[in-house]
Amino acid sequence: MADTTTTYRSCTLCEATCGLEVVTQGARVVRLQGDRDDPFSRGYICPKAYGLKALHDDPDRLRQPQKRTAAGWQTISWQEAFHCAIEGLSAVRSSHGPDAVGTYLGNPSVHSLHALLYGPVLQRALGTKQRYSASSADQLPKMVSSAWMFGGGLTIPVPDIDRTDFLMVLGANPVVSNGSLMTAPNVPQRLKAIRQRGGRIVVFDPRRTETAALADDHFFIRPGTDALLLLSMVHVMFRDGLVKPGAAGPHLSGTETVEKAVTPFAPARVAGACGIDAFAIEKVIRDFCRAPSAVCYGRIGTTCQQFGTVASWAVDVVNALSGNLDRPGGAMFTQPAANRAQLRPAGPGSRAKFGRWHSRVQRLPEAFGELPVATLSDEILTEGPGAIRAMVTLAGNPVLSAPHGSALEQALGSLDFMVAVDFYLNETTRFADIVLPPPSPLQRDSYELALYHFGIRNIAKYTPPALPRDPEHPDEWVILLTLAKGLMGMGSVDINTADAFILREVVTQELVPDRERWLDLDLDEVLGTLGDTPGPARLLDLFLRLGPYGDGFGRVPEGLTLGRLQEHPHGLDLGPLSPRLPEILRTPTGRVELAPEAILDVLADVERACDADSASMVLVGRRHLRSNNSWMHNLLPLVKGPERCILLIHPTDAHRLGLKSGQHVRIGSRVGQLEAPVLVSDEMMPGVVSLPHGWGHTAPGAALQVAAAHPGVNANVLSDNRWVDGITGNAAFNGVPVTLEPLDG
Ligand SMILES: Nc1nc2c(c(=O)[nH]1)N[C@H]1C(S)=C(S)[C@@H](COP(=O)(O)OP(=O)(O)OC[C@H]3O[C@@H](n4cnc5c(=O)[nH]c(N)nc54)[C@H](O)[C@@H]3O)O[C@H]1N2
Ligand SMILES: Nc1nc2c(c(=O)[nH]1)N[C@H]1C(S)=C(S)[C@@H](COP(=O)(O)OP(=O)(O)OC[C@H]3O[C@@H](n4cnc5c(=O)[nH]c(N)nc54)[C@H](O)[C@@H]3O)O[C@H]1N2
Ligand code: SF4
Ligand SMILES: [Mo]
Repeated sequence: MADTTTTYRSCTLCEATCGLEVVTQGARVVRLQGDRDDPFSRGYICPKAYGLKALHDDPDRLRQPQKRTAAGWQTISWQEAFHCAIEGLSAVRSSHGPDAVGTYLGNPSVHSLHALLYGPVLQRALGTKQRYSASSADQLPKMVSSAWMFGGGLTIPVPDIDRTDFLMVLGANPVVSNGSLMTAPNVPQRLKAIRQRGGRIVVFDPRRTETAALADDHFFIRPGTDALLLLSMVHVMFRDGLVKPGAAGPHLSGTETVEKAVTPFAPARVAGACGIDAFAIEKVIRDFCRAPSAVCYGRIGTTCQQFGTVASWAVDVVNALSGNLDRPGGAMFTQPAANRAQLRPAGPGSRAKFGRWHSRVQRLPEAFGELPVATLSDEILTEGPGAIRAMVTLAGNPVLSAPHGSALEQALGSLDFMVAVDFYLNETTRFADIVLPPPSPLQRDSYELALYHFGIRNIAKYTPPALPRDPEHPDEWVILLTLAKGLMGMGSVDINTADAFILREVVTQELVPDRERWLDLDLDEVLGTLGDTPGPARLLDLFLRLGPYGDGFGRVPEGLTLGRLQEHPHGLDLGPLSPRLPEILRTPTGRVELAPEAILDVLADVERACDADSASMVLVGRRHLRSNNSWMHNLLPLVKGPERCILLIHPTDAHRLGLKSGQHVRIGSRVGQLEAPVLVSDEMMPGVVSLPHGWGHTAPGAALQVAAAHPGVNANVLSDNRWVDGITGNAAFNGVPVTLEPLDG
């Protein structure tokens, strides 16, 4: 084909980071397929990848800033948009103080190198404590338990699925989600390989999922009882002499405390609450402990529930006490090429950033500088000093993704001012006064700075944009930095100077005196070497050079730089995971803390759950391969086909309620109600119903033509904003008590 260009990229639509081969002609994508030379994904892609082309071509994707006016949305110039956004936010800030402006960073900001590096710059410029993100609707409990155990919110062990002999999965469906806190392209094949090499897979999930279909055993588990199950497994390990921590042993602290703490949790005590036979629990954990290597892995089902932090902790206790922490085939720590957190040593100053302040209304704790999104609507709707009067959202759609969506709609509608950095006018951004659309993902350079922390191999891949940007259309980082500098009163400073200022600040931070390596590096040498080209790539170069494979600015002649990484357009495989204890630990004691006090403090509550009433029907979530949270429903290749926003219910429950497949049901919770069609299926556990989130595209004022034709309902109208993880306040989307009432027809 004439005049075509081929670019090799990573798909930025989920955590698997599959390699793509993108063939373009001018400003158009002509072909998109899996990159067979990507050392990590080897040509694999899922159907969502085609969404990148559809997204780029989507006529509803905003290319120019929008302003809300009495006569509707008006397209305005970038200059006017920045001016209005900065003026509006500054006005709220000067009348009501910095905490009157809230921020919300959504999930796709993690996949954008630009948003990941410059979103925090904007947050700092606002100087607000009212910071929120999708983290507290997702993995926050795991970050907090990991910070307490290992000393860092990103120091989360990942399952070494390519080498394990036994994979125990709780509350994750990686065959559909393609893995989370586990970056691994082609999970289905990797799971099949476990059994092909004689290993075993056991899944605990209230739904017999696509992942369960590939497993040796699947057990239904009553939502919210994973902590009970895991604590009973630890109980059996101590009782039966199965505790053998192996090489990690000398680095563990608190083993005896854990032994005492699990005394009440005999399998017979938890069995009723979990809905799992006590003998089955004993057999699974005995087999797990006897396997040559084994790993327990939990995701959304274990974090987005009432005991999210306890369950997240217990997963790692099982791994550590069975000798599977930090060994091949077990739970291991990735060594990412660009890793800011690990430049600093362990020691007394390194306490987890948790609970340093609390939210105003519900008194929920801050974690890593953020408050839980479950309470965002309270903080807007409850008037008084410190109330939020303006919002900035970046790559987020909390109306569909956060708990109690209708309260959030009301809250966002009541704001004095709102700015959204987003390329869709959707259920959330329709409340904005100014919408600033970034270019499409194919038009920006990319490096998965966050996700490479969770690779099941050590991987690095940088790619330039596949498509040119309209010169008038600012890059995402430029949008964020322009807002930030305006808010800092530096509006007249040009963007390159502002970026040089940011760079100097970051380099100064990175070269803190207590760093462990590159002791003779100084600021001028580093700044001089990094050069004058502004933007995210320059910061990435800094992190790569200071990182574990880095060239240390010439001190390791063969070491990694961004330039050297670019010599590998398909990506660079830096090898399988290798043991990293104790150097990875950043706890005050320098050891793995198996018994954090804050966890021990709530075990009495956990034990009470053994006696909880399980008469109520409860709701859990579900994901679909052709969807991603709320935002890919405007892409025809992904939404066509049968309706997906359907409530799954077990035949026994359906019979009791007089429900048949295809019939509609009214679902009610403490905070809301909605109607959805039903599918009767024995893939559900009795007493549990499943509805996907991210639907409900009926909002007036949203401009999503395709999505509006496949609207579904917003499951988070039912999610209770008081039903949260007891430690972190993370949204507990799963296990929400609901009532069901059949409707005619
Ligand atoms: N195709 C697709 N891929 C995605 C996404 C998507 O929307 N679509 N979203 C991406 C995002 S943001 C994330 S965070 C990941 C999530 O990745 P996963 O966690 O793997 O995805 P889920 O499908 O939410 O899996 C959660 C499972 O937990 C079960 N469950 C619910 N409650 C409980 C419980 O109390 N205990 C147990 N043991 N199980 C329970 C549910 O039935 C469900 O099968 O996926 C990512 N990938
Ligand atoms: N009931 C229930 N609710 C859930 C979950 C669940 O399992 N059950 N899962 C939760 C989880 S794990 C997550 S991560 C959250 C997700 O929650 P959010 O991150 O709030 O929601 P998304 O649907 O991912 O919305 C992403 C937004 O980003 C925009 N966007 C996409 N790409 C870009 C980009 O490159 N730049 C910018 N600036 N904008 C972009 C999209 O247009 C969209 O508006 O949902 C949570 N909500
Ligand atoms: S699994 Fe699909 S959506 Fe995820 S990175 Fe790979 S191609 Fe993209
Ligand atoms: Mo997520």
